[in-house]
Amino acid sequence: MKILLTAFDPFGGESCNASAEILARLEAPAPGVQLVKQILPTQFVLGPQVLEEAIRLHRPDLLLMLGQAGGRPAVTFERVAINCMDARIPDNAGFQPREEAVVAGGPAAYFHTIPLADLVQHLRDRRLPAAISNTAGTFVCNALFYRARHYLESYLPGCRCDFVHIPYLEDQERPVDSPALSADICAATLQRALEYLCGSARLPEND
Ligand code: PCA
Repeated sequence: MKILLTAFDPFGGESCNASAEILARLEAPAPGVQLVKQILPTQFVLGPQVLEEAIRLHRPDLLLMLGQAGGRPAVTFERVAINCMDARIPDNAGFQPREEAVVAGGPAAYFHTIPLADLVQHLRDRRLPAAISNTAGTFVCNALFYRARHYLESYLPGCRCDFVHIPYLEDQERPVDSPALSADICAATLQRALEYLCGSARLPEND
């Protein structure tokens, strides 16, 4: 089994991106599982292009894309990607689309293709700070998620896929009133999610 994990570089003038910090900490969840990591540029055009190239190269069974969502209090697993780009700030290439389609003529939205509710319940049962999110926003993360699903639909339909937003990390510069989680807790949440999605989560009696 092969997992492709992506994260983004810093954006919006920040010096770090929580998603890249967490990506660096994740390990293959079981023997025989190959983990491929890829940092993507926070750009509407180049980000998805680099991702599609990585999908073609690695042909993963599972694709989890990570991004930072400063202000959220938990690790959020996204339910849906919408066909809309509406940027509050320019991306790292200076592109700031307003009310534009991610894919002209594409469907209004794509859902995740993982056992989302069961996964989040599994994590919460273990006191890990996970939640379902019903919006990935309208910036680069949503566009990447949409483009990934659109591409996988025709190119690699068996590949399961979701987008995960990571909150600010405690040791990260952030607005004074923003919630944050420790990197250890975030990484543990993602690591357990990988185990669950690979069917390798330990049984409760082994916990
Ligand atoms: N978060 C942004 C883009 C890159 C990132 O890490 C977003 O939520 O769209």
